[in-house]
Amino acid sequence: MTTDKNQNYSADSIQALEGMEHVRKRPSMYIGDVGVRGLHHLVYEVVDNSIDEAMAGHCNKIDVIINEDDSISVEDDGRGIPVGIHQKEGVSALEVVMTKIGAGGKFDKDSYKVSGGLHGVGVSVVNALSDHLTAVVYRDGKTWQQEYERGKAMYPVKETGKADKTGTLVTFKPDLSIFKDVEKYNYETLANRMRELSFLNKGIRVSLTDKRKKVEGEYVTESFYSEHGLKEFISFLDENREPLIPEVISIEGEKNNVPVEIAMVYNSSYNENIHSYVNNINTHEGGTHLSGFRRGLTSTLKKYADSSGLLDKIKFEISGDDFREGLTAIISVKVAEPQFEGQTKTKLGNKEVSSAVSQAVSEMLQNYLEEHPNEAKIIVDKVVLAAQARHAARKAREMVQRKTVMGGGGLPGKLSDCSEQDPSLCEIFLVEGDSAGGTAKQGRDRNFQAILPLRGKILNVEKAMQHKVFENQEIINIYTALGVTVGTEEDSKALNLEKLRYHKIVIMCDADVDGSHISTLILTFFFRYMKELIENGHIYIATPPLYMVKKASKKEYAWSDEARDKLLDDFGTGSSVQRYKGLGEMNAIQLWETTMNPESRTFRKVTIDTPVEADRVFTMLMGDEVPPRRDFIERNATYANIDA
Ligand code: 0RA
Repeated sequence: MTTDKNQNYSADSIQALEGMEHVRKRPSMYIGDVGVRGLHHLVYEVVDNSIDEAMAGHCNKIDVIINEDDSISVEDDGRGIPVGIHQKEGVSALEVVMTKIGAGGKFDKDSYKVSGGLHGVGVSVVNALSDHLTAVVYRDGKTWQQEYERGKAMYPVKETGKADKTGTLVTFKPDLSIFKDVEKYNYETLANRMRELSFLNKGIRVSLTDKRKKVEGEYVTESFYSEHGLKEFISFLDENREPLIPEVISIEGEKNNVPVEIAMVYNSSYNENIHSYVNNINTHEGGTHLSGFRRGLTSTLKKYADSSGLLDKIKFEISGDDFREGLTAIISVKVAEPQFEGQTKTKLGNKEVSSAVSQAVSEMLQNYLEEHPNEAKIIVDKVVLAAQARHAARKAREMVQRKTVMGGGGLPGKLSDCSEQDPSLCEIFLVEGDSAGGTAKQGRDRNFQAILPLRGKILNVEKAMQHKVFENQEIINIYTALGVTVGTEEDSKALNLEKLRYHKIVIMCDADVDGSHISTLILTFFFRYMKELIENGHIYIATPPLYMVKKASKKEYAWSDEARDKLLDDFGTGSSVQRYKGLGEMNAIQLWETTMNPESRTFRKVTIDTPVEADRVFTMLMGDEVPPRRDFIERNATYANIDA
């Protein structure tokens, strides 16, 4: 290195260092959090770069490896990150990409960088948050390498040998002084994301291998490849549902410079199941692309149905909801400069995208309907049926609306309310059965804890038409007690959360198979009808203990068989065990101590980390198909792994 370059190097490296230091000081600003999500996010970030290279048409294979030491390797067969000296920065381009915050691949503006969003902060962020990172580049017949410690280059890029391929290999070990409470990668979580990426980017082979353990002498490995992209994604999502039309409808095109890809199908269920993506990021709060889709769908189907005479006998308005009953759809758009809004920054704000998507849907769906009159008739018939059912159910809906507090109907008789008025301090326990409800009522702190007993098994909403749901007394009680009104005619699931009366809604059921079935039924209801409550972090699951171990006046509770055995050991001879088969076997004081007292209880907050998986799990657990459910239950002894 010449003196000249050296000076240049140091001036820039100081700036670079400041950026990298900032990432280490405020990691959450860059990757969301420093928990399990953030840890996995590092992998997505690195993989995103390879996906970008694939989207630019230069790469078709990405291999992800969880190494024995929980470091991660990502290798692609792209062009390889350039290693030549970067004009402006005076060091190799590789070093710029790896050590400059926000450098990304920006030096190749035209073809590069469409992916990203919440991701897309750049691989330098991963480098800053890694104990150690090695970048290897195969390019121009040579192998190049550079290593970094906590984001600092250990030496300039060096040539280490020949190469008979091109590509980039990044291996990083997360810095556990930053990711304090998590140390392990979850194979399933990574596999779900890799599968999703392969559906969203057809033609790319993405493999995942776990080298931490062998099963029957082999590493666990999966290879994800989708030839037909979103069409196959839909089939995967609807595996446990019955399609109404033989083929998935697919829409692909570009409008006003926005690439739009949509796949959709109608099934015999009563649920709307739409997932949307921007630059490969799941936008679970929706946004302009979703509203554009809905608008395009409604207007096109309406126009077709009107002009085809299929609606001649219908005397009432058809609402937006009706067009989406039993619809499973995926919308994927690419936006050059996405604006993300909302609580979790997963809501697309770009106004121009709405009309782009709506136009794309209108044009292509209209063509489809004209070319497929049989399918068109099936779809319109389904919509009409949905509309009829909804009209029959209007009374039921209005009753729910009237009965909600703000409608003036009063609270349900079974609710034991709390005295606190500030919803942010209030909790409501949804309790299985009247007798446990009674115990909870005695055990609670009535200042801020309300109790709503639910009778037996609540309705399985996965299999029920909407009006049945709105007619169900237990469900009416939940709406009424929570104070949320049912949405509008146009969108029955748009809740009015300002009126929410409790910010913690706690499902409290027996710690046995029946109890977890009931919890799952209640969760299914929240997932399908009040998803916003889950998304905003209002839903919790209480965890009552399984055992009490006693000796003389000493008593301790145990939440697992291992903990029970340890207590028995600790207490020694003369100790005894009481097994709690249900909440009903605890007295009020015990229930308070173990399950309700904020000082000592453990709640599990319900989150939807992967909306796609959550949907599949609920269709499977609550749907008609028995074999996949048995399979799932066998793999997950308790339902605890669903999403809590
Ligand atoms: C910009 C330019 C070029 C390659 C890349 C970025 C690139 C980045 C990553 C990150 C992971 N894998 C990657 N592969 C490629 C190459 C420009 C050229 O060769 O002309």
